[in-house]
Amino acid sequence: MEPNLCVEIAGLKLKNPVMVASGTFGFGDEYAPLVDLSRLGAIVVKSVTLHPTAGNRPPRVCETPSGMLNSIGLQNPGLDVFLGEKLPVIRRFGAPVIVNIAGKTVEEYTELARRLDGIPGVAALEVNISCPNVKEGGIAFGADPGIAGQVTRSVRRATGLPLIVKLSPNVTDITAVAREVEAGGADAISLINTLTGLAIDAERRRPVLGNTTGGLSGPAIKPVALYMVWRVRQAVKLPLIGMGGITNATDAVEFFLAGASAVAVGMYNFVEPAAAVSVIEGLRNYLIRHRIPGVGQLVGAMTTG
Ligand code: RRO
Repeated sequence: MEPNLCVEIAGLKLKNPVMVASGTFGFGDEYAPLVDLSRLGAIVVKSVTLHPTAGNRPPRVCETPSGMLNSIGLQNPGLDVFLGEKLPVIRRFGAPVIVNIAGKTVEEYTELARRLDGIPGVAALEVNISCPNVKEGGIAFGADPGIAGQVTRSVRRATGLPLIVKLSPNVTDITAVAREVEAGGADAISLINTLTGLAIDAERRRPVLGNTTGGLSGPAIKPVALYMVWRVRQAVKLPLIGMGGITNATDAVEFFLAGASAVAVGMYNFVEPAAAVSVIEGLRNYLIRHRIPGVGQLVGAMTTG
């Protein structure tokens, strides 16, 4: 029997629960020659800010023995170019487009949400309150539960689009942030963004990255991400989109078992551009092999004790 891969997240019907994570897939165009983008559950685009953003000093990425560090610093062409040049291309690929937004102030987030509301081809918003690499905005909103709730509430008032808020792992209690985001009117929560880290070049006695610190991603962070999905699952009712170190279908299944209703492939897109498609195929095989009728039956199905 063909298993059911469809999921509904935040009122958004997806043909399968596997997305590509923001920042690891640009605006889709570079991947189009390499991957059948119409297979993806959704594409989450690189964070868009109100104005063009140049990003941080290079080097912006480096490999460590246990993951990738990035400090891109929100580089993107700004909302006008996104709407005029990027969205018309990416919406033609046949996967729902989720627009990740980032601002320096609550007003900027709100303005972005207002201007994206009702734009054809925008399926949902993902509010990035978790960028670890910029001084203003980003994590400053995601580290304080009250401010996270305030941003969510303000964006909620500005848009009828499905609203996903992306949380940071760089906090003491992620459940406190999740609860405020839920109270603020979000429709779903995505987690986790990258974990702040530092790579040092011992010979030069300098940081490797131009911005000194960066966000760690890749398989090293998967146990942290699974733990946080599992914790947040118990704290809120909202559907969760789980990510952090997913490279294959087994990783994805683990996120469903921890309580995610959908997943995203992040850093591994850089290693294998078609990784998300392999995850979709492997997930289908897993459901067939275990005689599970649909992915929904896996969500939160880990048993303990
Ligand atoms: O652009 C970045 O440096 C960046 C962002 Br906005 C984010 O949300 N997470 C990350 O690891 N890098």
